[in-house]
Amino acid sequence: MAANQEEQEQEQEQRRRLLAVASRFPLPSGCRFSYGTAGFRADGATMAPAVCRAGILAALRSVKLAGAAVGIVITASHNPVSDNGVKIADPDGGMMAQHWEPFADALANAPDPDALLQLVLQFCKDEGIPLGSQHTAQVLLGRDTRPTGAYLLDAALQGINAIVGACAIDMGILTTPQLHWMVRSKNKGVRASESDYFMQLIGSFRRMLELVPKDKIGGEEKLIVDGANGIGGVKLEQIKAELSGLDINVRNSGKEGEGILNHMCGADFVQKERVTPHGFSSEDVGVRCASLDGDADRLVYFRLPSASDNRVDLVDGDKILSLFALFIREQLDIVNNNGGQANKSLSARLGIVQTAYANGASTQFLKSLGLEVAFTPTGVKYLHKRALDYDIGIYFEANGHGTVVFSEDLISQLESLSNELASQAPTGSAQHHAVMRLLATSQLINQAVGDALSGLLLVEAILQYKGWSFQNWCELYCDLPSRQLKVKVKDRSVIVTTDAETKVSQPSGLQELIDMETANYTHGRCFVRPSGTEDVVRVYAEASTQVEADSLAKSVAHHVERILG
Ligand code: 16G
Ligand code: MG
Repeated sequence: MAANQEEQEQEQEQRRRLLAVASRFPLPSGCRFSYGTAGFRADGATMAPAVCRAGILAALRSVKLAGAAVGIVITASHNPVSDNGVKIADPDGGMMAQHWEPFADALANAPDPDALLQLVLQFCKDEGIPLGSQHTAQVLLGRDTRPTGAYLLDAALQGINAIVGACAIDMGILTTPQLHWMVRSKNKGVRASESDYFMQLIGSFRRMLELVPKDKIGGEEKLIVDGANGIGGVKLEQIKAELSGLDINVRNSGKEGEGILNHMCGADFVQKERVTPHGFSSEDVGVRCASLDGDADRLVYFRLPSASDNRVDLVDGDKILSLFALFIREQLDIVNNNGGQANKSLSARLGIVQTAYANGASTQFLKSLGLEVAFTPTGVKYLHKRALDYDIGIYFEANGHGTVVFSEDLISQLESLSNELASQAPTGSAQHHAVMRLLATSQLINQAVGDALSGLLLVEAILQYKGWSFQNWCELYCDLPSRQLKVKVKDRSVIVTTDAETKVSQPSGLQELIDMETANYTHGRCFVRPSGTEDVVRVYAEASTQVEADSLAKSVAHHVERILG
């Protein structure tokens, strides 16, 4: 067959497949999807058309990127069990590039098969994506434990297979960060299976513990983990026996009958409500506890201070970030201040990235360490991108999503320094140990995306290294009282923000009212932003007392209601 004819036939086949798949998953009338902060989200039972189209999108993204592996995660994270969602991971393991989001929206909302076909053809033409000819694409898929997961996985597979030459690989039921890690590893050409992920976590955690100074050994080993009845608890159960030096007890582990996914438990519940999650009792008073969200990409810590009420002492993402920053800063100082041997020093730019939700006390603490703190709008895609500007970038949202990213250049500097130091003093100097701790940290932490399991192990290793109790950690700084409210509005897009969401630029006059209210309080700080995931406007306020924070939030919420309601 002539090459030309073959090409034409493949093109026909491509059109036929797209039309066929679009007619198998018609868009119900009145349904509108938007690729928000965390992909498409809706009631799981209504998601199949959007998930199928996300499959098409992911396959096209892989074709565009010369066949590099792309990921699809089917999860609605910390949301109720009946919800579901889908998001796409780019080849580096991060979120899909933002400039594809408008196409994602258009594709998800294409009203009929013809419209969908035309949209794809036009987009491919504009982006220079070769359709129907010689190309490859691969998409790795993962899903959480939701009951709609299997059915939506099938919709995603059908979407991927509608692109000629695309290959889908189902990686099974996973935490969100596991799938992101696999995509990243696969494209780096290193081993990328689930057991490789576990081996890396367990191995680097062990190395961290081996580097704990002898006089610090013997701290609080007992840890209770609230698994939100999701996938994180299941995975932790699988590996906990291999985590020597830690005694982990998993609650809300997702086992049959233990409870409902994210219901009265999990990181989102604990961080927002600040009360004891389901499954904990007065016997747990005083013990160090951690809480994951339903897909294990958020982590917070807490402790039950007393049996008389259900309030908890919370350690949120900001305090996890502060612990990481303190530790990494300390190791860099040890490396660089070692007797002034300039030829062996590291030039590493360490930077912190937060959002406006970060408690003001945490920002002040970080700045008091002399660290550079940058701010971005809410959403992992913004924080992660900004963190990549540094040799070591640490980012966290207060809600517990965050990680540490290391530049390739710094990793190779650390590796050669480690080799050099090893040849000089085989038993290991303080400087060499610090270098090894930084290298082990870069292995232990998931550099693709925030990962509750790897974050938890890094926290545990650092607490042991410092010989710190939960109490020592809590006392790093004292959170300013804060309050979050949400206001239901007709159209949240009327609010436009600038300066990393700290200021409102539209509607005009609103920022002046916020400033006026804020000026009434000492240490007052307040901002409003449209949610990226719900039809609401969020209000955040901070002040020196809880009563004041509540009152500031309330008065600003009233203004928002009045102007937009
Ligand atoms: C999503 C984001 C999270 C953000 C939250 C804000 C990811 C993976 N997740 O859960 O980072 O904090 O949305 O929700 O990006 P909001 O816009 O409704 O306040
Ligand atoms: Mg999550």
